[in-house]
Amino acid sequence: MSEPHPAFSSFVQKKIVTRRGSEPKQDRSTRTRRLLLTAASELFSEHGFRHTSVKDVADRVEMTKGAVYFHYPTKEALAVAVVEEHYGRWPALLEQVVAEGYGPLDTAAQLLARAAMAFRDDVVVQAGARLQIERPQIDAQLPTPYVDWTELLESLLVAAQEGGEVGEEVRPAAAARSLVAAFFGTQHISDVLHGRTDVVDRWAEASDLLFAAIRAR
Ligand code: LUB
Repeated sequence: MSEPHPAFSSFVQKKIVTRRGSEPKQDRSTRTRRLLLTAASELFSEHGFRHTSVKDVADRVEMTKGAVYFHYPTKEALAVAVVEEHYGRWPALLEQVVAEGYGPLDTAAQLLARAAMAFRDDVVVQAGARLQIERPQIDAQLPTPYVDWTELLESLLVAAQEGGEVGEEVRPAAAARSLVAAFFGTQHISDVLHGRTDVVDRWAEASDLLFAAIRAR
């Protein structure tokens, strides 16, 4: 397996360490929190932040509101936790793709292709995306959207360009921003028109075009 580029591996370490470092020990309260996050994700994804109440979440898991408040003191805290869990999906995906030994350019393409599957299948990813759209309604400090993906993709494209995989005329930062914008738009349009049922195919169309323009000829 080819070793990841140093710039890239530090990112992987940072993200993986962050993920593992913040990993709570598996116990009853952790299992309850995961149950609550899934229920909240289902409701936020379907009804949005404003039309979801803590009571709705409590009812869905057959707990009292008080029990929910013990873990998440406000609805905003639930929303923050869901959005953080959304972003928490990506370091594991990165680790998985890196373990398969792709070069940096194919790593970028594989990451986004598998992220499209997560947007299709994973209610936490779907809920996080909706909550980020609804940021103005949520009185809490949500993670800044898009920046981590842009940073990761730029570092991969820099490594790929150093390895001759990306055209010299390509500016990695600009290409990374274009990939993120295209992915965001693709998953959003697929969601609005088709409930993301076709997001994988729609992303494959955009990805083919963009990576053909980025890849060295
Ligand atoms: C990604 C969304 C939806 C960016 O990173 C993010 O914040 C994203 C939610 O805000 O798409 C494209 C990879």
